[in-house]
Amino acid sequence: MTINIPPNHPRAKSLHIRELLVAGFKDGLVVPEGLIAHGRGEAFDYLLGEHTSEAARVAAKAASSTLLLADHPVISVNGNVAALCAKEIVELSHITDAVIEVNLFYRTRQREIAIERELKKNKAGIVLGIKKSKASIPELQSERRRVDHNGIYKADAVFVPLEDGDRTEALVNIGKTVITIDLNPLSRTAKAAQITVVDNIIRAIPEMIIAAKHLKMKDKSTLKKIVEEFDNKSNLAESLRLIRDRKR
Ligand code: PTJ
Repeated sequence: MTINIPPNHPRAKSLHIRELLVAGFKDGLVVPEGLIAHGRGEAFDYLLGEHTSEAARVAAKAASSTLLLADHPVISVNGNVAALCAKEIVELSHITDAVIEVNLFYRTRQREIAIERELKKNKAGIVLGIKKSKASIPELQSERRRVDHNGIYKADAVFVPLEDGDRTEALVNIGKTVITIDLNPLSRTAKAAQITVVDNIIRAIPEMIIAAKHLKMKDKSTLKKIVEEFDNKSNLAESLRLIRDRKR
């Protein structure tokens, strides 16, 4: 069943995003738990006013700079990410020369293949994380611990949008620079990552693409300055202030 969302509905965009998740669920990309995770994100999006804040824009710039500066940047893709923005993830990977790796919390062979297919349909090159990986992240018990030797294992910068706190902390503990997108500025992931973009992934990835295209033409010292001046803690505090001070 496809529902007809009236374009003048005050929350039409949010309802459209929901439908992407539902379609992803029906296509075998998203797990039922992913719908719950989306509901949590949606609640924070509502509180943040459903638009990209200046704080998120600053974080997106630092995130793209980090990917461009990295020797071996990797973008980790889960079911929700594939359902919401496969095309944009692929575009970002091309601009930043980042490797794409599928990494699932609720890992099944069928989902790995469905997500790989979705990425390839959107012109992804090599997609790692599909075959059983030998490498693993110490400390982690979940299926997320399995990583590819040529992907997350050897990465210096890992972009893990919509991630769980355990893996974010574990990746930081093994010395990776971790970038995330999370609408919840209080989540463990948001706090543990070095760079957190507090925005809906639907808006945040296009923002990162714009920043990356622009920053790619700049010299390394400009990018390094952007990264050095970024302070995740105060950026998160700014998002919390936005929620607190929102009038309507
Ligand atoms: O596909 P799998 O098997 O790897 O599973 C993916 C999910 C998302 C189910 C899994 O990683 C999970 O359970 O995630 P969590 O721990 O619920 O964390 C997801 C975080 O993403 C939460 O803090 C949400 O607020 C946030 N979030 C959800 N939807 C969005 C979002 N942030 C930005 N944009 C969204 N659209």
